[in-house]
Amino acid sequence: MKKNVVLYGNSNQGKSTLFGYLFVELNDVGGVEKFENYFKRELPKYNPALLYTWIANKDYFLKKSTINEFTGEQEDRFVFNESGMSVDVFERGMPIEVDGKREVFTFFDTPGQDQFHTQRDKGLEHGDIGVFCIEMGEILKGAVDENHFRIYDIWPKISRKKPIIVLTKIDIDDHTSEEDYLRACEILRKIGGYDESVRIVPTCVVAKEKRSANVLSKSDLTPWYSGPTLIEAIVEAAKK
Ligand SMILES: Nc1nc2c(ncn2[C@@H]2O[C@H](COP(=O)(O)OP(=O)(O)OP(=O)(O)O)[C@@H](O)[C@H]2O)c(=O)[nH]1
Ligand SMILES: [Mg+2]
Repeated sequence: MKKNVVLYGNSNQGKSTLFGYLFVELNDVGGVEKFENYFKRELPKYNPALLYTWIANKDYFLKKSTINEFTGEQEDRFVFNESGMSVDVFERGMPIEVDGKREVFTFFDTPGQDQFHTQRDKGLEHGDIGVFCIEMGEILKGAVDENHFRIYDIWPKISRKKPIIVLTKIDIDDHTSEEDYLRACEILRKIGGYDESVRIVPTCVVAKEKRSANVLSKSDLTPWYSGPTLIEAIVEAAKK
């Protein structure tokens, strides 16, 4: 069974949020509150929107050059990456139930920013299952440009397979209707030439409220949606 799952896409599309959320929900980590309390204690400015992003990037510290105020010399310090922008690949085991059996999948969260393309490519090469993340509102606004599709293409070119597409942030501007979903699928299909076999999953992970839609279970937000949850789509791809 294929069990390496790579999350990829442009910057700020919600990859790390999704990754952090899955990590907390699927692993026995003692609940999200533990992380919340840690960040509230350790960081001067706690940002609830970045809770899952910070969890995803928790072990990554950025090297920052500062001037030592006593010696006047320049020195490097490692600081917590508060902005949440991913700068490297992050890897975690995630147990998922497949036909009543616990299987550990390895998820890779890749950076969306082009300046970290070397790290992104490293993650993409690991993936047997690609999960392309793209924000629903950006598609509907017509903000999907060549850059999205250039990044989209990287994994199909490496793997010769099509990824699962995750439409993220459907809670923003309430893009939860079937009309919006079908319109987004239509635009994606026109631009990307996807066939009907490509799973397109409408999701959100609302960090402030610690809830999600269509990630681990179906959501009341989209009662019309009859396709798989993200986890079901991943299990389906793993069996192919
Ligand atoms: N309302 C809402 N906000 C979201 C959702 N998913 C992500 N966000 C927010 O979007 C911002 C960026 O999310 P990230 O998960 O860090 O984005 P990313 O794709 O990992 O970005 P890079 O690491 O730069 O590639 C954060 O402020 C998140 O809280 C969602 O489903 N709903
Ligand atoms: Mg990220």
